[in-house]
Amino acid sequence: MEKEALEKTSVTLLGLGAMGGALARAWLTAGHRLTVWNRTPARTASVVAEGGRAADSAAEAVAANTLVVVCLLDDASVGEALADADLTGRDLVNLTTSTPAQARARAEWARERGARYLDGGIMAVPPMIGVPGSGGYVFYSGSGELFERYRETLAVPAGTTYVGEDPGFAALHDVALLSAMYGMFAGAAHAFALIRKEDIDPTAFAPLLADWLVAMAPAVHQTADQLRSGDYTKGVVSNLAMQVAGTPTFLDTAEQQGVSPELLTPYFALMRRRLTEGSGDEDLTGVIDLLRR
Ligand code: FVH
Repeated sequence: MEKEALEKTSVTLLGLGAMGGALARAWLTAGHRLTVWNRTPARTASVVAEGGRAADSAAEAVAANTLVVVCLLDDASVGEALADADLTGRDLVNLTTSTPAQARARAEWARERGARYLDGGIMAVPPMIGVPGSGGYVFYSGSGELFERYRETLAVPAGTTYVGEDPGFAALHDVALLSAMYGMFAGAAHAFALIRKEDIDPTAFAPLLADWLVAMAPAVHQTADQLRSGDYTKGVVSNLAMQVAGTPTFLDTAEQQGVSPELLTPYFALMRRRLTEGSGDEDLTGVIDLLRR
């Protein structure tokens, strides 16, 4: 075991919150030497009990290994935690959720301090970490060389998907996917609200809803194809004119069920706007253009 640990990349990890704790356990289980630091020191106890080493300061943890992984609350906490650390020669992998602009600024900040930088956007919740086949993965962007060097180590907690040299791209992919998720949750919330006051068992309704969302999800491929070609009428099955004509049914049903339409109306308004521009034979893809500022 000791020999195995020596052969594997040693990791420094800053941040032992719900996600950082899960990352720590995954690397320890896989036999990596791990040095951790957390602002609240008590949180390091369980990692130490599992074979990790706790540093007294972030600077000390950074000094311990070339590979420094950061998983803190937000971008500001990364700046605070690393304020006194010497990053010269370090390979910084930042898994803290950020905006693309924050990630780009953080990459530049790291470069000015002599570190190489890789940004990560985690597409997983803590129970998915270190569980092969859980479907969890991390978007990476920034130094491709760094990604290749640590590919194996980074793949221990979750799958890896590298999305380019631009350090902001991992955050952008992360936020884009999560934004789509919130749209889906919003639609599901409206659907449950519609049935809420009826004698319909939500647990019987849920599988119908889930199957429908899964069946509709591949529509994004046609959207992508239309965006690429610029032809929003390509392969249209249910055109915009027909869909706009159907919107009163949705609004009236909400009214009849005593449900606020507030989650639907912004999208319907965009559909109507696109229709008035003369795009009735298109798919819904034109709405994307209306969103661009
Ligand atoms: N948990 C989740 O489901 C999501 C899944 C997708 C990715 N996110 C992002 O991961 C980052 C860390 O999230 P987390 O779940 O570990 O978050 P917490 O459990 O709240 O732990 C936060 C850690 O950050 C430390 N911290 C906060 N502020 C500071 C600061 N100013 N200086 C130094 N450290 C700071 C905090 O320390 P402490 O409170 O224990 O002292 C925790 O270690 C995050 O970007 C998610 O968006 C998770």
